[in-house]
Amino acid sequence: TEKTQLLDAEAIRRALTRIAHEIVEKNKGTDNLVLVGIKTRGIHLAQRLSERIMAFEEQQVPVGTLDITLYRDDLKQRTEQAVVHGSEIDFDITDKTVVLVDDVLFTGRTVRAALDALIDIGRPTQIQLAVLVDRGHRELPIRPDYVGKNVPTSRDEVVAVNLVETEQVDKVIIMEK
Ligand code: 3GP
Ligand code: 5GP
Ligand code: MG
Repeated sequence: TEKTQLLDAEAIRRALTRIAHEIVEKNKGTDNLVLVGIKTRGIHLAQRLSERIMAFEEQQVPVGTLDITLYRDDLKQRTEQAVVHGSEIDFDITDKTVVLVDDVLFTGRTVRAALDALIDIGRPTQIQLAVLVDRGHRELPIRPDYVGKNVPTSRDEVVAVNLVETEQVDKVIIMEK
């Protein structure tokens, strides 16, 4: 069931434009900057950020992808394992500043698995994290550097991120599980 709309298309566009500027500002340009999107929607958001940066900075920032899924091996205990299924990062991340991009940050377990995967394939100078929505409930000491919107949620709510690339519309809504 649909509850509240958190972001409409304009709000998503403005949040991504702001984050793109923040990334360039914090890193004093785009030298040695790369973006890595996490599975479906993080990949689309990373591509959008790269397009924004191209538009105002005229610099091509490469985008790589990581496929990480959570599986529960015990439904009763809710023990969730974040597993890396694959990656397409066809550039060297050693000595690069890597900005990880995901749609929603929740427990942090997906990001932890992503950090592991990145450190396996190279030695980045720095890894930063950008998310469209931070819904709280962290279970690990992980925090985002760039946030579209902080959304206090209860554990049994779900944040639905709809993007033009996957749902033909840009909006973020809170749903009851
Ligand atoms: P994504 O691939 O765009 O990130 O897990 C399948 C999809 O469902 C993912 O989309 C994920 O973000 C989304 N999703 C929505 N709510 C939840 C949730 O509470 N937990 C997990 N693991 N995924 C969720
Ligand atoms: P984690 O709990 O590891 O931080 O999040 C797991 C994955 O599920 C991440 O890719 C995150 O984007 C996604 N996720 C977690 N909670 C939600 C949610 O409420 N809505 C959406 N769309 N994705 C979520
Ligand atoms: Mg996600």
